[in-house]
Amino acid sequence: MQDQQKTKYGHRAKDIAQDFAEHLKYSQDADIYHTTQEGRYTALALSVRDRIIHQWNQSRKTQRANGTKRVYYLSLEFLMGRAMTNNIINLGIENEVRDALTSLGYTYEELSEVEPDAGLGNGGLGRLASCFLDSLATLEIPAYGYGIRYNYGIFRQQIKNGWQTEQPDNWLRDGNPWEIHRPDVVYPVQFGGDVQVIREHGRDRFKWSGSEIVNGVAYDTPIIGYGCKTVNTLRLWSAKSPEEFNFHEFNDGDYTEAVRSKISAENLSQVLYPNDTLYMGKELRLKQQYFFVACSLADIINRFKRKESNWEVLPDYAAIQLNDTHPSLAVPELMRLLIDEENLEWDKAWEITVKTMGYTNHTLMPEALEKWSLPMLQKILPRHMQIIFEINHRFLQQAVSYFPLQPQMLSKVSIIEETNPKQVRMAHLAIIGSHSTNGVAELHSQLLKKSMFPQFNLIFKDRFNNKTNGITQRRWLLAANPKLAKLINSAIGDGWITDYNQIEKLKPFAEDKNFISDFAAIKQENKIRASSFLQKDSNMLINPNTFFDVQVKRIHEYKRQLLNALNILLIYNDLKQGGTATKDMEPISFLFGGKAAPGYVNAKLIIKLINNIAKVINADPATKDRLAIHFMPNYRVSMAEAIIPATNLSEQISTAGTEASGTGNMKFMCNGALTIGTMDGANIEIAQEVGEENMFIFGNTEEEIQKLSLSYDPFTFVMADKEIKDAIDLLFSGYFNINEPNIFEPLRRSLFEEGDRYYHFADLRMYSDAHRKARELYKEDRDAWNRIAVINIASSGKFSSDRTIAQYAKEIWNIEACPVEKDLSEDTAL
Ligand code: HBZ
Repeated sequence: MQDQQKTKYGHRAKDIAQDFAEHLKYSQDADIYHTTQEGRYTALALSVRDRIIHQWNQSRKTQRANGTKRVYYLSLEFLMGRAMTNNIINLGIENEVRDALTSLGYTYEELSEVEPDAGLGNGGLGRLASCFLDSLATLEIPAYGYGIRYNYGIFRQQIKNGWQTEQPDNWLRDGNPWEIHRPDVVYPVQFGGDVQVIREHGRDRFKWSGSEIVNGVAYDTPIIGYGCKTVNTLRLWSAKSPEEFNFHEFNDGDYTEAVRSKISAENLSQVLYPNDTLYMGKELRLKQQYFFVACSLADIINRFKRKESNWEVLPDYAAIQLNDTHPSLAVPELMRLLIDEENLEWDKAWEITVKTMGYTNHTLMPEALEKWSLPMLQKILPRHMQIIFEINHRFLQQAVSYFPLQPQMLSKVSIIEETNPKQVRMAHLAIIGSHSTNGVAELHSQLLKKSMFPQFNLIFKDRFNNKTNGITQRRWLLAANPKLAKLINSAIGDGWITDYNQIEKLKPFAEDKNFISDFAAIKQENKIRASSFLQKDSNMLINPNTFFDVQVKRIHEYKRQLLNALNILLIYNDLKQGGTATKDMEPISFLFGGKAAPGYVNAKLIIKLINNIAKVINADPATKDRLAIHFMPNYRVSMAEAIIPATNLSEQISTAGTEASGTGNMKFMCNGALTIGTMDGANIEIAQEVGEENMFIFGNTEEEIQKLSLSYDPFTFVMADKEIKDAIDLLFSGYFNINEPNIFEPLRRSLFEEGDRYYHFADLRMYSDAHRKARELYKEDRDAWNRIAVINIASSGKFSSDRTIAQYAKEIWNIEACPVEKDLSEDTAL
């Protein structure tokens, strides 16, 4: 399908320089009075985008002509970060862009730093969706990401007097050069109203008339694969009032009411909900979910209908993956479309729906499970509620035979929870309505079957499967750590960029003195780069000549930032007392980063605690040279790209059985950090790949935690260990909060009066010993440390999202690549 049409965009530096200058002039109307970094960044981004458009078009054409199946990844979150560097690398024009900018007197770095992060996600789940898009495009799998174009992404975190404060993230303020507004792609979405039953041709037909309509308008962002062959689409929906004003009200003279209802409709896509683990049954959130599901399904069906009229083949054209239960209304929505709009019989519609849908679960935390209040769902989506009742009714009839004489089992699997008010369990709906339910790491997938959904595992044994998470090596190694990438290329070639298994070829270089010393030098340079990033970003002073111990992730009690803090107190006390654990200790910087959900009191208090400890310890002349603690404000994708390549020790210390997978662990690994971690989530698989001897594993396993849970008493552990007791006494003595009496009371209560739900004290001694081992190895045998670091990189092959996506494609989606011919007239600087 080669398209011979040539376009005007060459890839030589001089072509790029010329286009950049033209965009500055014609898109920005820049002159000596109107010249800003933002304008220059936008001109460069547009010049890059121009070079993507043709292949984007080409990809759509090829995929359409081939009539291939497409993947639809439905996700309320896409944590994309910046696009420019990534796109330039995937286009293969980095050198040319650099030269072009140099010839005009600008630097690539200064312009790429202008780009705001697209922070349309909370954490791992949103970032995973973004890594998946990169892999799908690189593997040339026809795919659309569908989500919401939030006007405000995850809040900007500021630290004031040690406390987290939240600022709005107005990421679209200066415009977004990467997106294409498609006002022609627009769907009306209904809410509320009622359902009429009409008898027609001996059959009941249901007609839902909503009382409110909101339009969803598409904004498309190109997702370019490495080498820019396939360019897929991230399609985000923005809510738009169907009319400029409600003319009825306007004419009645109620101008303000007319404006209010317009604003209320457009509120839908205003802001991302910042909760990552706590489910909150907010009506606006439910509306967001339905809004994006309805637009996405209408779009999918639209595309299908252009091609086909036989609904039975829908599953041959579309695989819809639900990123957690957030889009699980897709199940009743597809049923509604097939039955009410397309006149299919229930059984047929159901078969098609189940074959089309797949569901990914991301959590074992019961408090994260979505359960909508039935009356609310009924009010906002009356027709969907009817359909859910019917799905449930038919499912329970089927389930009875699995639980003869055990009616209580039926209430366990029912979609409806018989509380007051009744609740609709979205995970049950997702499992029942899709042909695949997967967890995101081996242990997590096992626990889904064993502990979370054992009855469903009995009924739908073949539906449960595992897809261990991965990350894209292109953003997290090639783009984030260019020096290391270059060193790797010089050793094993660049095949790893698209075939990450090849990273294994690095193994012998762990024994190569020159390679090791180059690796060490790069780590040092990355520390300097990270320090200057933090200095610029938050005015922080971090000594790059220290050991970087890093814990960056959302702040949550289960992730145990508190465990890290407690270990720091053990180190501090030992240093002060001249103890053996810290004798000749390498100077360490403990770096923390992460956001707390704004309503999560204990998580916010953990941030305050870290900051207070930092303030006291960093100022203590007795330890100042050897111990520093920093909380890095506003952790986000672009900060991760600076910090992860500079890290020596990666902290992955969740209570075993709580972290579904973790993906930060993989990013650190492929950048040559060693991991200190528990046997939780994907850490277990990392240990399998790299060997336990090349990690610092500690703590109770999931099974041990289960056993311990029968009799756990945190106090016993504390009383049995004098150093731990002293650390706790210090912490709650007011030493770190002299002028803020009792502020840490809630943390003390949760640890000692509420039973320490995350078993800090069952693991603290083992953690402290493992940490000491890590410090000593780094101090006493730097060569061995670096050798292990390289073994970690060389063992990270499994953790590419290319592998994950290949497994989804084969085992869940049944989809193949659709290679798009590259129009060579567009290719590099010939
Ligand atoms: O998903 C994370 C898991 O905690 C992590 O272990 C896993 O690696 C990652 C990718 O599979 N889960 C989240 O990030 N969850 C959320 O961000 C979230 C967002 C909104 C919610 C609930 C959870 O309503």
